[in-house]
Amino acid sequence: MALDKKFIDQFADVTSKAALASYKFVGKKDKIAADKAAVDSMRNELNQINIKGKIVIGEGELDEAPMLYIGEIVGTNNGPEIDIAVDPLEGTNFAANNLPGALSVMAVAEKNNLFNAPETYMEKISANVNEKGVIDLDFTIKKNIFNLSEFLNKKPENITACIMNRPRHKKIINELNKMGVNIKLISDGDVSGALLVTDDKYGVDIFLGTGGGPEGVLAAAALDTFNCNFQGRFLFVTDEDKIRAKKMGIKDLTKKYQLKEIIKGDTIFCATGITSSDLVSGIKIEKDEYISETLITHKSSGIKKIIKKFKIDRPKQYL
Ligand code: VTB
Repeated sequence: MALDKKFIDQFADVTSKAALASYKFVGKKDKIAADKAAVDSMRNELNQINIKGKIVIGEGELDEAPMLYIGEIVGTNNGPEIDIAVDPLEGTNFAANNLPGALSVMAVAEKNNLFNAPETYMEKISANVNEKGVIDLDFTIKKNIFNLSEFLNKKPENITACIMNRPRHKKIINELNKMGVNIKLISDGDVSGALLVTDDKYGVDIFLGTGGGPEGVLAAAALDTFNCNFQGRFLFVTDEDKIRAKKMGIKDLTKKYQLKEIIKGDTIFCATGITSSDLVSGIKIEKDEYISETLITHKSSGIKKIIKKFKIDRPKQYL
């Protein structure tokens, strides 16, 4: 069964309002307040939608997150059963410091079709390639770049790889550098990093590196509609991580997940800009109007577009 198209606009409204709520804290150097505003708003709005919704990726477990915790039931309880992954404020640093790239993100699927990703790191790779064997987490960097270079008919020096700027990526970055690959280093925000492979206009051919597991699932939901490739492998470092993973039903802790194992069936993905980035513009104020831009994807109808919302009603508590 597909997710009804009517939900696209409703969910885009949820991320738009969360973005607007968080926008109030842009540049205020307060990551927690910026996040809380987005979380509050998202929860409020989700609870008004006619769904039996369950948060499968959220702000953490009940003891650490009073709202949008993993397992929380949202919606009016009158409608289809759906699983929801949220990142109300992706890029808390960006919002707190008024830097480009803060987003409010959400992905939904029918019940049991979104991978319940533990809050741990994930090794990721994505590219706009839907043929098997071109890119793979198990290949060396060299092999991935050579294969991609052949596939795209571009020399390695004309390939651009996006990766987060982290000490843990030193080896990968050196390897790319040696091959003459252009590197687009991002400081945070690997949901949008992974999505930069979806369109030539972003000038990114491959996304690599280790970031948050939940962010990997969110990106995979959109990448599926764009027919791009994505693979992820969780990294469980502490014993606590490993115990939690087992509890969540993950048997093989070193498994490499293909996109289709992370995302099944129909999905809707929405990412609204809080501050502007390559992907979407941030919240804009024109006269008395708040304007938002949201990237939306809907797998079953093939919709993938950026929509603008004008005159978003700002919930009173965020005025
Ligand atoms: C990423 C990125 C986030 O955390 O998942 C990253 O998407 C991973 O954690 O925007 P480290 O910062 O520990 O590398 C963020 O940068 C912040 O939540």
